[in-house]
Amino acid sequence: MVYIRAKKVKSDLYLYLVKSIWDSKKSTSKQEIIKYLGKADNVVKDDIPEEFRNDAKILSVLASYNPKDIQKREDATLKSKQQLYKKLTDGNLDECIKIYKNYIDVFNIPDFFDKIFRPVMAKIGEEWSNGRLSIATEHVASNVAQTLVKIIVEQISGAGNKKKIMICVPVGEEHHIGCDVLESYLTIKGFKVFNMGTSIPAESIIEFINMKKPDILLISITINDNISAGQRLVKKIREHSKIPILIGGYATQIKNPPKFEAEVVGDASLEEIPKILRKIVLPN
Ligand code: B12
Repeated sequence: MVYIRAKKVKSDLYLYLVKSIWDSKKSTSKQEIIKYLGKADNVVKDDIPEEFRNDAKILSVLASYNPKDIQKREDATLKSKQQLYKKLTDGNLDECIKIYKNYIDVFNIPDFFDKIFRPVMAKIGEEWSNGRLSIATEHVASNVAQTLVKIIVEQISGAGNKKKIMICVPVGEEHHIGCDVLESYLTIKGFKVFNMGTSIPAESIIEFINMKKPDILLISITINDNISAGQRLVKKIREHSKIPILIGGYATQIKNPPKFEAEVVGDASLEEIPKILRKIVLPN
């Protein structure tokens, strides 16, 4: 059985979609989290995985946690997604900034990235790969997206624990918008972030680790073909350093992700990432 579970942290409620599994040996049932849905006030129907999205029980429980304006919020989320898709593919940066600002006036920055920006970028990639969007339009959209994230990152300053996080990609990986989004969000959360960009050889990454002594390294891999480059990078780092390493990104968001000499994070919302990091770098 699949249902919504709420967890209270301080004064806020957080929702999870969970599955109850019967353990016949212990004659008891246990709960397995299918997906973390987010802060109760902000969860909308789209956050429920497609296969459970039309389950009347789940929807009514969702509405009960957010009865007043769930429809209004859902409409606003859908509208922001449609507008962002249009303005990115038109190459209109100013309008994209406006959409971002209007959205975060009501919602928040992590939700902008998780619920608007990422799905819109996925749609752009899908339309490009099945020929409905030209390569030129996809490039215009990616460039505007990149600048938009840069502008958001520049506006953010963080204060907090100042644990140091380094983010990099294996050589050959040109996708870095995910790294930029991680940089902006983790900065808000108080981490000091070193975002290395693309085309940095393993030797320079190792040198940087020795010099700056980050508390953890995040490696982002988007293209399947870059997985082996990622595995080689981890292997080389491991010959010189015991730094904790997390692997994530589009290429790892599959059922059986490849093995690394490091921990692989599947699909995780932005809000889940600091929790995973804290467990590793601030275990107490
Ligand atoms: C923008 C884009 C580009 C831009 C990149 C611009 C840039 N500077 O980054 C350009 C045009 C350069 C490009 C090039 C290519 N691309 Co491209 N691209 C995309 C697109 C549309 C969006 C990617 C993106 O920015 N998403 C938004 C960010 C925020 O999401 P994200 O990267 O997933 O990151 C989030 C999480 O994954 C997570 N995360 C990321 N890293 C990590 C790491 C850790 C440790 C953790 C915990 C979490 C985490 O946090 C992030 C924030 O939420 C995707 C479509 C898609 N579905 O993603 C295709 C896509 C990734 N590209 C694809 C392809 C095929 C290519 C090309 C090979 C095309 C070509 N023939 O030239 C080249 C390859 C270039 C290379 N060698 O790397 C395919 C990949 C298929 C595959 N699985 O291998 C996709 C999926 C498109 C498709 N549907 O076919 N691309």
